[in-house]
Amino acid sequence: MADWDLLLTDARLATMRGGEPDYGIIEDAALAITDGSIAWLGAQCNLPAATAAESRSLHGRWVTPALIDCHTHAVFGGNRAAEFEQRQSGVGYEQIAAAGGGILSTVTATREASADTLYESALQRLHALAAEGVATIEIKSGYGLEVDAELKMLAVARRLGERSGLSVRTTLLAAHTVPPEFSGNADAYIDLICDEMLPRVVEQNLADAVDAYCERIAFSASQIATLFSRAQELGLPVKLHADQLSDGGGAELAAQFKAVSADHLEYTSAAGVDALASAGTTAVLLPGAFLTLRETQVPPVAALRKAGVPIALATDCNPGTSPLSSLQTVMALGSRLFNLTPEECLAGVTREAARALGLAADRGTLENGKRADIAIWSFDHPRDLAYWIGQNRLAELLIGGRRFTPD
Ligand code: DI6
Ligand code: FE
Repeated sequence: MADWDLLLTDARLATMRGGEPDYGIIEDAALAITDGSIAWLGAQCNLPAATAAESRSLHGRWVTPALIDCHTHAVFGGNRAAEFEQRQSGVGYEQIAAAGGGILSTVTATREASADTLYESALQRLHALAAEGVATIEIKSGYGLEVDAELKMLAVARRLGERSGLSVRTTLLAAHTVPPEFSGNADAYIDLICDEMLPRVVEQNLADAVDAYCERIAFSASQIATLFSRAQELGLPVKLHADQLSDGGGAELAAQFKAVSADHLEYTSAAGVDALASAGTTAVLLPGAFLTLRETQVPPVAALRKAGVPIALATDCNPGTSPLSSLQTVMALGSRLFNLTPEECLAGVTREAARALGLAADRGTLENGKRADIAIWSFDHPRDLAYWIGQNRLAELLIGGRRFTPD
């Protein structure tokens, strides 16, 4: 029996290990994989005497951790392209919403869609992400807004995790918006989530975390505090859509509950940034939604950086504000719109994205013992990832040590 399943030689590694400068680069390197995990990596001149069942030269190609999309709404019915077209021709957002459009049109389409239809359409999006090097994706519910439809969305996300070949983490986002049945009675809807949805989701092991939308047009901090307390009682970590359109104290709320991540953060105050730093909460920035909404208030990147808050980047893939399933485009946008360095952009979709999902011990960097989720590239330098726009340089994706090819 060989010591290693696979040995990759003549590689250049951007390990992205925390606390190391310059992408954690190791030139003239080798990397060995056993049982789906990284068994050895380092300069090739230090390669121990060991046998490998298969050995391949990468001819100097770059290797990074596989990418992680840590915030998506990738399961949804229909799309809002016609609405987008109307808006581009001058029809107002509120006019569209009054005619049953906007987020509620996605709720209607998602409720009507069969689980198979939702599965097939989401699978296309997962394949698009994987074609650019993504091995792990988070998927939220939040377009069902009633018990059965929320469970259906989460079950589809779980099925994607079982069958697509990618790792999927699922999140209950029942508190995305107030459903029409509870219009004017958001408190009663929060009770429904706490008393019925959450227990069933836990019983069926359908979610890895609980999310909510803290905003004037969605739920108040005190409503979300009720929900988060219940989620934590049931053992689920929390995360929050915070301060996207206004400063609603979302970052402070996330910090109070030691959320794994606080997402969006365009309007987060200095006090909110400090709260995130002391809570150890990761900031997830979403340039696709920022761009689509033509937002002008940029998240407080300099303050987050100074306070030592880890910064992740994600697609926010959703039919309304971010119809985007390209994490490479997110890096290109994150650097230009939010002034992140190319290295911060790559860390944001690897190491920090893993942290945002509570998976840092297991993936997100190239290190011994971590999952062999590995992207192999044909670019000149890892900085190219944020530099080029719309040029996919992925050569190969290994998930758990095995070459990923969409079936
Ligand atoms: N923030 C967003 O930008 C999306 N959800 C959220 O909480 C919008 C979702 C949609 O319009 O469908
Ligand atoms: Fe979102």
